[in-house]
Amino acid sequence: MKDDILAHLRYSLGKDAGHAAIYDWRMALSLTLRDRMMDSWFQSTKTSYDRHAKRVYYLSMEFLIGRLVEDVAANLGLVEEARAAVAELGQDYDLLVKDEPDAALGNGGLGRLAACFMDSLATLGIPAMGYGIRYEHGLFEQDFVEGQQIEKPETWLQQRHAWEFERPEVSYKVGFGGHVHHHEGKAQWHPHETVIATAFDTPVVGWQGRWGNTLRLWSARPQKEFDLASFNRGDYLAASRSEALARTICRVLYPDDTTESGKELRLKQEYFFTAASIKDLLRRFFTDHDDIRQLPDAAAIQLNDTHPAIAGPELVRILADEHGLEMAEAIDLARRCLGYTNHTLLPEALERWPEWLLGRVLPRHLEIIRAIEAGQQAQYPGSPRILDHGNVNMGELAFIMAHKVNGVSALHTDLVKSTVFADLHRIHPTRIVNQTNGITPRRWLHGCNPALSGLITREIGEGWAADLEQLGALRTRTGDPDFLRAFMAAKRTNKERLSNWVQDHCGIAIDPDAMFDVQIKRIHEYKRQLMNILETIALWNEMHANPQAGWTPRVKIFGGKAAPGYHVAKEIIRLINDVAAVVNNDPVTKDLLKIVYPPNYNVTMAELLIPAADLSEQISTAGKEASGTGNMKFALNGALTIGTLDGANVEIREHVGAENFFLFGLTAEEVIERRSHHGYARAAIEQSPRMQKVLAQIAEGRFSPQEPGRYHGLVGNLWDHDHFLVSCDFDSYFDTQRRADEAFKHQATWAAMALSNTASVGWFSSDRTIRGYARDIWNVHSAIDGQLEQSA
Ligand code: GFP
Repeated sequence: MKDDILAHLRYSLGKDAGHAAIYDWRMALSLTLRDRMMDSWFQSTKTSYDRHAKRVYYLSMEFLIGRLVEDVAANLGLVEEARAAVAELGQDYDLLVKDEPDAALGNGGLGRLAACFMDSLATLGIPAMGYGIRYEHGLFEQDFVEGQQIEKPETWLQQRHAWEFERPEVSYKVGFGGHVHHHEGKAQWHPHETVIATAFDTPVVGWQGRWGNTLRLWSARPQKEFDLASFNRGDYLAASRSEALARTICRVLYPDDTTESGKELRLKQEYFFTAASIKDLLRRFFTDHDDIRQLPDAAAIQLNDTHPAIAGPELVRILADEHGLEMAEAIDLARRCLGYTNHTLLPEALERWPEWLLGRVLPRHLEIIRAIEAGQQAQYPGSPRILDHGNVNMGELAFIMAHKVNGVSALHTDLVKSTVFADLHRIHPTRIVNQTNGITPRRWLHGCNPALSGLITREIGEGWAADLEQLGALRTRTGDPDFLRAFMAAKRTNKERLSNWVQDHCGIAIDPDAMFDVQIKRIHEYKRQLMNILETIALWNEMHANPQAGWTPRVKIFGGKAAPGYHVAKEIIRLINDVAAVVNNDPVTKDLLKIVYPPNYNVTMAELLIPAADLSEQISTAGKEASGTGNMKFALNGALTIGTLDGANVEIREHVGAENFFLFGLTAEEVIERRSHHGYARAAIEQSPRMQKVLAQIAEGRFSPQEPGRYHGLVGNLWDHDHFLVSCDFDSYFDTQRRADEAFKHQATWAAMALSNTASVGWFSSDRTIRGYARDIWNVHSAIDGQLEQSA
C-alpha cells in the first residue's frame, strides 16, 4: 500500500514526497483505496449483467454521504494497513482523514437515509444504483455572528473529488419548455431549451468488499458550449445563455422548507436528474431486452420523497410517445416499476407546483398528468385530485403512479393511512406499506465509535457489523459489573475526546463526568429545540437559586442548521446562543451547567457527538416526526432517549423496554384533541409557574439586554398559538429531565440501562430496512447467496 500511495502521489498528483501537501497525501491515499474497490465493483456489474438481475434504482435529490476515506477503508478491512502505510510515509493518518471535505449533498435525515441505504444495498449484494445531482455547492456552511446564523457557500468541489469517475460518454439531453405537437393521435414534445446531463460515478462497496454498486450523480453542461456567432457580434450575454442555465441547475442544493424562492429552478433540478436517470436505466434495459413490457421485471425505481415524482409522467411519456404504447397501458406499466417513500406529513413540506409553472417548464408532462388524473377519476370517481385549484399535488401524483407507497415508521405509516392519504388509502387499501427506517452499523457504530465497537467485538466477535441483531447477546451482560465498567469506560473515552474538541473549537471547558445531553438535527419548530432551551433556562434558574441541592451536572449540546428562509428557526438558534452566553458565564452554576452549540453541524460532527452522548433528545411534537434516524444512532451508541411517542421512538422504546427510555408528553391523538381547545397554550402556561417565569425572563430581555424586545415575537407566539404544543408538554418534559438526573446519579444502573439500549436496537440496522423494501416493494434478490434470508 505504501508503494501504491507513493505511485499515486507521483503519477496522479504530480508531486514527490518532499513537496506533497496534506491534500496530496490524502488524495493519494484515497485513490489507493479506490483502486482496491475496482475488482469487486467490476465483478458486481458483470454479475448483474450476466444474470440479467433486476436492479434497484434509488432516485434521490439528496445523498448526505459525509467523508469516505475511513468508510471505504473499513468496509474493505484496510484501516490498519492504511494507517501503518501512512505512518511509514511519515504522515499522520488522522490528519489525512480530517482533511477530506464532508460531502453534504443533503439537508438532514432524508439525505442521510439515502446514504445509509446505499451502504446496505451494497452490503446485501443487491444490484442497485443511486441517482442524484452532483451539486457544485452542498448544504451551506453555517457560522454564528453575534449568535445569529449566517450562511456561506459550501465548496466541497473546489478540490478534486477523490472517489468519482467522470463519464463523459454517459450523457443525455434533457429538455425544458417549448411546445407539444399533436399529429394523428401522436404527441411530440419540442423543448425550447436543452441541457446535457453527464454522469459522475462513485463506487459504493459494501461490508468486506463483497459487492459494489454505483452512486451516479448528474452534472449539467450546456448543449452548445457557447454561441460563437453572438460572441463575435459582441453579445456576450446571449453567447453564454445556455451555459448559464446549465450551470445553475446543478449549482446548489436547495434547503428544505424554503418557500417561494427559486421554484422554477427547483422544478428544473427535479426533472433534470429524474429524466437523465430514466434515460440511463432504459438504455441499460435495452442492452439485454427488446420488449419494453418487461421493464418491471428489470427495474424497481424508488422515489425518495416526491422530489423525483415527475418520474411517473416522464416514464409514461417515453412509453407512450416514443414506444407507441396506449396511454392506459403506459400508465400501468410505469406504475409497476415505481415505488414512493413518504417522509413527512407536514402540509407545507408536501410539494405542490402551480399548474402554469409546470405547464411552462414541462408542457407534455402536464398533458400526461391530466391523462393520469382522467384515468384515475374514470376508474375511481371522486378520487383525490392531482390537479387541484391550479396546483399540481406531487404527493397525490406519486401515490397514484406508484404500486407501493411506504411510510418510514409504524406510527408514521398509520398516520399516512389515516391523514394525508386517507382517501387514496380507502381506494387502494394494499398500496401503503411500512418500512421503518434504519441506519448503517458500519458508519454509525463500527466507524464512529472504535472504543465501543472494539469492546463489542472482543465480547461477541465481529459478526455484528453485518448482522446487527447479534448485539442481542450483550443483553446478558447487563448484570455483569466488569462488562458494565468496560462499557462505561468506552463512553468515557468518547466524552473525553469530545470535551477536548469542544475546548479547542468552542473555547468552552466541559466536564466529562457531567451528563452530555445532545440534540442534533435540522432546526425546526416541530423538532422543538425551543422546548429544550426553555427547559435549560428553567433548570438554570433552579440551579442558580439553590446550587447546593445535589444537581446532576449537565452539558446541553445543540447542533443543526436552519433553512435560510425560515425566520422562526433562526430566532431559536439566536436564543440558544444568547442563553449560552449568559449561562456559561454564571459563576454560580459554572460547575453545574454548560451550553454548547458548535456551528456547522454535519455528518462528521455527528460522528463525534453521538458516541459521547449520555442522553438523546427526541422531543418532537407527537405525530410530526416521521421517523427520525438520529434516535437510532444514539441508542446504538449507548445513550438513553428522552422522547415523545413519535416516529420511530415508539418502536425504539418497544425494543429497549419502557424502563430504559424516558418517555414524556402528549401522544399523537392527544395532540390533535388538545389543539381543538381554543386557547390551549395560554391555559397550559397559566398552570406552569416555571414556564411563566422562563417566558417572562426572555420577554424582558434577560438574555438580550442590548435589545430587550428581541424575542417578543417568539414568546408571544407561544402564548397565543404554539402550534407545536411546547406549552402543553413543558412540565412533563421538565419533570422527566429530573428523573433522568436521578437515574444518572446511579452510574451502575445507568450503565445497565445504556447497555440495554445498545443491545436491543440491532433491528434498526438499515440492512433490515433494505431487506423489507426488497421483499415488499422491489421484488429483488441478492446476488450474494444467503444475504436476504435473514429476517426482514
Ligand atoms: C425526514 C423526516 C425524518 C425521517 C427522515 C428519513 O428527515 O423523520 O427520519 O426524513 O425518513 F423528517 P429530516 O430531514 O427531518 O431529518
